[in-house]
Amino acid sequence: MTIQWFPGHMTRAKREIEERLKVVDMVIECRDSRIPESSVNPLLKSLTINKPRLIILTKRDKADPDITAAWIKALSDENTQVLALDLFNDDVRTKIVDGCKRVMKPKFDRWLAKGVRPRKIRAMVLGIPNVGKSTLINQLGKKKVMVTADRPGVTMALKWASVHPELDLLDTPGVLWPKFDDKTVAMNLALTGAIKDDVLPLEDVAFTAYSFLRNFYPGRLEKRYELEVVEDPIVFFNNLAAKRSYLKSGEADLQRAMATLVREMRQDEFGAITLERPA
Ligand SMILES: Nc1nc2c(ncn2[C@@H]2O[C@H](COP(=O)(O)OP(=O)(O)O)[C@@H](O)[C@H]2O)c(=O)[nH]1
Ligand SMILES: [Mg+2]
Repeated sequence: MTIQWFPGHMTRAKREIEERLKVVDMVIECRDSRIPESSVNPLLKSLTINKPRLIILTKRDKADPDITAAWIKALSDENTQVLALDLFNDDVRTKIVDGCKRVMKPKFDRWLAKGVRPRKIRAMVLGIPNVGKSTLINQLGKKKVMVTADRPGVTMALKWASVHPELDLLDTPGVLWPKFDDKTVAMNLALTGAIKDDVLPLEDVAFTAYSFLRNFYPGRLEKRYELEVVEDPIVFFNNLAAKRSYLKSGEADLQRAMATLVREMRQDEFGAITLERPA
């Protein structure tokens, strides 16, 4: 599912998120483990600057575990906890509730010191499309109870899901647009399947995919196709077309060879890979 973003949508999305941030204690920010930098909206940082954060690196199962560990370190700070999750196979509910409690502990400790008893944590899920927000909310809310908020100062009707005795969640996530005006970001989004095939020229995507695999995972590339990993992508795609008998009017069908590599990369045929490393 691809959302078309227009300036009007952007303004509204931003305003809605600002409004809803006022009523939450903290944010649960979803990013794709394979592209932890490219899968954020640049506005998010300024919007949520003072909110404690739990960053969820989703799709842990698709990413390189060593690089994910490096990202967890790089993104953590006193205001931010980071968790990498396979949203379908990990114990999402326990891990997220525990993560939220760790994030809120300093604030709740301050309250306790003043004699104020901590209440349920109020959080909202944020992220660009396709990072797993809906999946996360579904997993968290398996036994959910909907409560409609009637809190002063809230103009929109907010629905809270009581997902745990210690956690209330706004029932719909905040969705921001990706940084698609940045070429590298757009490429990373295309390679992970977050944006549609036809947004970028196939040749650009395929060449980028090839040079990335050649640089970082040459053994996997060679093993999958039983072809020599040569420097020139054109030569490689020619060899792939020949090997697979991809022909078009008697000639090697390069387009088909390129489409094959891109599709197979998106389908995780090269195993768990991460496209971005922390600086
Ligand atoms: N393998 C894997 N796929 C995931 C994970 N989380 C989400 N997905 C898939 O990623 C796609 C986008 O997820 P969705 O929850 O709709 O993202 P949203 O647009 O942020 O709400 C769906 O096809 C999900 O099944 C995960 O942890 N692992
Ligand atoms: Mg969704």
